[in-house]
Amino acid sequence: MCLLFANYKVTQAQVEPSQGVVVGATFSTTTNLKSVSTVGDTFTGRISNLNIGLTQGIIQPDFTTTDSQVKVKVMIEGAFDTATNEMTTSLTSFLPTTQPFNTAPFYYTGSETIANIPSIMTDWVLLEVREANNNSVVVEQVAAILLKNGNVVDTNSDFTNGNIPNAGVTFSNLAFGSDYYIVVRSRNHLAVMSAIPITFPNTAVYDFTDNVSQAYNFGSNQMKLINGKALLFAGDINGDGFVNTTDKNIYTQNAANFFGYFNADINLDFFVTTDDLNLYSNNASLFTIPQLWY
Ligand SMILES: [Ca+2]
Ligand SMILES: [Ca+2]
Repeated sequence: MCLLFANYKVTQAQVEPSQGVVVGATFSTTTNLKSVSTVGDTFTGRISNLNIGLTQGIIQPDFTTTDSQVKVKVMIEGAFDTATNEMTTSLTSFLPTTQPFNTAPFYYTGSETIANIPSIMTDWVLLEVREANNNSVVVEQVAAILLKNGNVVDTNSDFTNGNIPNAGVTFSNLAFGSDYYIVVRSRNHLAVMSAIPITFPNTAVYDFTDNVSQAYNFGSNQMKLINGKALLFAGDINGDGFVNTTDKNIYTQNAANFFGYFNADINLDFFVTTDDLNLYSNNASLFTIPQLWY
């Protein structure tokens, strides 16, 4: 079990991960442990991303459930700007401060919110972790922030002073050091799943933008390559996994809406216009892998 804790910098004493209670003397930490200090204290720190300098005592943390960082990078076609090779942030004035996946077809009930929309935010995405031996089984979902550079980050990330957070989203129900598939869902793009299971927390970011081969393939490419970046296909306005006339009908119902947060606004410029229809038309009849259909 100790091998799991590669990020611990133990300078004295030892780590005995079994109980979740501090049993040694007082010890000091450099970061992340929120309230651990003396004998008998319950271990309440986050297990992910630790960099602890243990100077005295013994920690016996309970690692049966731990936080794991899921590090993913992804880009969506509708917002992609070929001039910058990043995504636009035109929607920042219209993005909701609460995660938008609480409606059909997602019905995700998470309470993720963000006090202030960061200037580098493109949209919300919904991450799913799935079992390595049965990728139809969803283990956990978390709604997260998609930054213009593709980094997917937690809502509590540090955006102050122009900071651009590294990719990383905290999951609470993963077996630390185990393998899972990762799925990225967008409101109006075709969802993707990783080509292979990944060990979380992952040290190297799983970068969907590297190539279309980063997405799980079901006989056809699941992403579009533009300017060397693999992008999620635009046009699945109702998020059901297919780009088809159902989506076109939603576009038609919303055409000419503007200054708002509309799923039919496929290119994320807060107008529902023929630009969006054209994006839909380019991808009409495409669909994602069956495991991700609603
Ligand atoms: Ca659809
Ligand atoms: Ca638009």
